[in-house]
Amino acid sequence: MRSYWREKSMKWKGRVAETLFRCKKLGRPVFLPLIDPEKPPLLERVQMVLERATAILIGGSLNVTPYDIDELISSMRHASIDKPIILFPGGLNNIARNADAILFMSLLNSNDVYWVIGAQVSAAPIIAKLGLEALPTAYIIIGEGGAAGHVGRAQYIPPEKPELVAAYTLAAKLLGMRFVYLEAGSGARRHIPPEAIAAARKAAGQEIFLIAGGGIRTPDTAAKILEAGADAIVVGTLIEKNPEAALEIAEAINPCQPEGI
Ligand code: 1GP
Repeated sequence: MRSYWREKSMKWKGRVAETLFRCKKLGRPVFLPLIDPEKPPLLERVQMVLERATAILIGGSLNVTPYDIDELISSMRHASIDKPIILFPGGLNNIARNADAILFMSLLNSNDVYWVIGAQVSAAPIIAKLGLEALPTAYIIIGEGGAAGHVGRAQYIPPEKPELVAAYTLAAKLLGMRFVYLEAGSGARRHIPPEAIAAARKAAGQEIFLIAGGGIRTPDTAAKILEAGADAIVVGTLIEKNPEAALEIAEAINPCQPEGI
């Protein structure tokens, strides 16, 4: 017999892409707070930020097991944080059954075939077995890309070359991917330049759901990124370091809610 909490956590299963695209269609910004399961924050410190989320991303690369992630998700459900939970995997160790969906990512500008298709081949049967909704995502690291750039062996894309970002985004679209995540790297000094986002949007048209993350620390930056054409912003480090500042961003952008608007 399923427990109450298990039932509750089933609510978003199979409906996550639909929820995000509905926000896009309404022209409402999507806010995706990112929680690293290696150092989960005290939920009461971040609860107000998470309550404003459209959906919550969970992921990290080091020192994480699926059990840590499942436990974190259960504690969120117990704290009545009732949002779709999307895995943002730093590796195979991030595939956990209590999530609703997973960014099924290919790091398009990696020099290592493992991050382009190898990890995905290993992950696919597990994702199918757990019944996670896969969100087909092109992950594109721009600039240094922090730890993700290093681990993913990203071929450097200069931030001041929007035409390269546009070409990668168009390739993702032609390959049939529905999501494109432009990543500056966790804690990046420079966020993705609005020019690069605008170029990606122009290349992709409105069929692609465009996510931008890395180094977003102020409402002003968030607004510029959304105005340039991103559908969603990801905020991670700031939630850990200064949840009040993250809340200011959420309040300023007035994010789309998964139920209703
Ligand atoms: C990192 O894009 C995310 O993968 C979020 O970046 O930690 O800088 O907010 P920050």
